[in-house]
Order: sequence, then C-alpha cells, then structure tokens
Amino acid sequence: MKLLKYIKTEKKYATMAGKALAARFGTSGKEGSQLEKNGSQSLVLEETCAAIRSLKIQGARNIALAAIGAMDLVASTSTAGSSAAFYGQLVEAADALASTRPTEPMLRNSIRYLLAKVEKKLYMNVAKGAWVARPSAALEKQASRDKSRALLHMKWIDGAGKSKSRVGFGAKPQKARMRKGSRQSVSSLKNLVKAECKAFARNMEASIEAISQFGAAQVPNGATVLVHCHSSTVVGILKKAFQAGRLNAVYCTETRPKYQGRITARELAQAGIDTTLIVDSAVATFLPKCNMVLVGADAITSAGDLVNKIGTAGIARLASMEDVPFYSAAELYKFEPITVWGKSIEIEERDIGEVAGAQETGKGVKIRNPAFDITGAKYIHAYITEKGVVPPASLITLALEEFNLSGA
Ligand code: RUB
Repeated sequence: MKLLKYIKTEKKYATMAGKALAARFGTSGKEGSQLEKNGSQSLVLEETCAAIRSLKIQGARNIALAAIGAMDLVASTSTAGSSAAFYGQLVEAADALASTRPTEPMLRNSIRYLLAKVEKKLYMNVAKGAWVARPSAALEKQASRDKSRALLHMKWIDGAGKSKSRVGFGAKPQKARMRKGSRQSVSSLKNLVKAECKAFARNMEASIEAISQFGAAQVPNGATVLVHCHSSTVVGILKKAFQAGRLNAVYCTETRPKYQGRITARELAQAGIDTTLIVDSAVATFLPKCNMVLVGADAITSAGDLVNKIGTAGIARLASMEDVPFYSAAELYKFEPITVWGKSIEIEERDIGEVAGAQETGKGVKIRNPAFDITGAKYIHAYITEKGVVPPASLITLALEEFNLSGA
C-alpha cells in the first residue's frame, strides 16, 4: 500500500493525510496493494486525482500532501530511460494533479516547489526563458531564483511574450538546455524527488506545530469558538488550546452541501472537546455566545482577502457586526502569487447534484454551487501563520519574503 505507506512514514502528518487517504483507499489496503504490485504511474495518478476531485481527500493541506505523495510514487515507479523522459513524466503528473481543484494554490505551490528542484538539477539556463506569470523583466529576474520560480503561477512565455501553454503545467522551459557535465541519472533524480518529498512533509509538520502554538495563544481563556468547514489547521489549534486549558466549547457549522463540519465535530469530540454541531443558518443565533471565529484558508490574495469554504464571508460579516474577532489559520503556501500581478483567483463551482437533484426541486429550478467565497480583509482580525499572527495588510510582506518575490 505504497501511497498510504508514504504518508505514514511521516508520523504526525499521517493523522490528517493518512486518514484522508485511508478514506479513499480503505484500511484493508486493497487498492493500495494493487498499486504496490503493478507500481502503475497512471493508477497512482488516477486514484489520487479522483480522490481529490471527489473530496475523499479534502482541505488544502491534505490535498497538497496527497499530491506530493503521488508525485513521489510517480517518480519512484518511473521506468523512464532518460532524465528528460523522467522530467516529462513528472510534469505530466504535476499537470494532472494541479488541475484537480482550481481554488487550491497550496496544491500548485507545493508541486511547483518540487518540480523546480528537479529543474534546477537538470537544466542550466532555466532562468532565461523561465516559467513566469507574465512577461516582464522584473519577473524574469525573479524567476532565476529557484524558489520564486517554483512558486509562481507557471505559464510558458516565449520571447515575444506569447503564452505557449495553458496556465498550470504542461510544457518544459523550451529554451532551457540540459546540463551537460552533470549527466543526471534517473536514479539520482528519483533520490532527489524522494528526499524533497520527505523534506516537504517535515516542513509541513513543523508549520502546523508552529501555527497550533501561535493560534492556541490567541484563544482567550475559557473561550467558546465558532468554526466553519473542516480545516486540519484549525483542528490543530483547537486541540492545543484545549490541552492548555483555554478552550471551553466549540460550535461547528454543518457546512452544506458536503457537510465537512461533521468531520470537524467528530475530531474535536474525539479529543474530548465540548462540541456542538449547528446548521449553517443557525450562525446568527450562536455567534453572540462565541468569543472568536476561527476558520482555515484555501487561498489568500495580495490584498489580504481570504478565499475559504462557501459561507465563510457571511460568517465574517456577522462576526464583525457582533464584535467577535474573526481569525483565519493558514500556512504561507496558501498565498496565491498570481494575485500580486492583479490576477484573480478562480472560484470553483462544483456539481449541482451536491445541492439537490431534479427529483427534489421539480423542473425549472436553477442551481448554483460555488465551493468558496471571498472574505474581505477588513473583516479579518488576523491570519495565524507559521511565521506568526499578522493582520491581513501584513500578510503580503511575509508571503513575498517566503516566495522570494520582494523585488517583483
Ligand atoms: C476545505 C476548506 C478548508 C481549507 C483549509 O474545503 O475550505 O477550510 O481547505 O483546510 P474542501 P486546511 O472540503 O472543499 O476541500 O487547514 O486543512 O488546509
């Protein structure tokens, strides 16, 4: 059961991603052992993409972890005969994974980071003809730095400034020349990918620990907290606050249409926390009893706005009216670099069948099902990140430093 085994090698992070993957692959490991037997890249990819698309794996962190796990498996089971072919397979896998959930920059940022490590080994001049968000001298300069190139919204721009590939992955830097002297073997690249995937998992573990510490300190003594959807980051904070004796109770919204709030409620109750599940429309009733609202994040823009599960924006506005501070807990990988250049984040619209079937509504009823909404920075008291607790206006500074984009 390779995919699960991969996730489980990193013990603590196994609890979230492992559970999410176990939900998909089953604890019996039936499908997993099939993966191990034939080591098929396409099966690994297909299963992981399907699990992410269908929300069997949900939440930005879990999605990114599963994608990195899949990239590692694709690399380790590769039968590519040359390093260029190996790189091509990775790009193909990256492309498939990155397109599963459009509103998840952490997914794309994580995969880009990994790909950039491989590119750096393979190509000597990726900086000229680099992956850039749009053609500009400043960006080309920034793109020469490994980390920033990795974290940009990649789009191949040719010399004339024309976009050659669709947004996302799908084409290697066309002007990049393979390093001559280094003769990277496929096996050395496989080792590199394995090491980088492990490092990624370790970093994620360190950031969730830091966020949990920072976040728990924000929970007032004896607090009642309202949460929305399921965020592994939020659960981490609440468990830490409970252990520190600061948390009194939590209200969890159901989070229609997919009821991810039930996952949160189950996890918190299992940890011994006084947990109450409420329907989404009961927020106005229970919010005045709360001392803080705490949600996760799917994406954060350069203006400090938050993209999170549908319903978040309404809760934030009510919280502002009730003077209840509203916090979002997020790793800096949730930052969407394209917003630095004025591009907007695509809000995913999911299957309308998640809301209601024709037999329930009768004929002639239109249904819309946006999965996320945007909460304006003015409603957000602070972001709780691995680098500290900051107001929305300061998040951009941390993100630009993290992504090496300060001069952009
Ligand atoms: C989940 C959601 C979560 C964020 C943060 O939406 O909106 O709040 O992804 O989660 P979905 P985490 O269920 O549609 O994926 O803190 O675990 O990254």
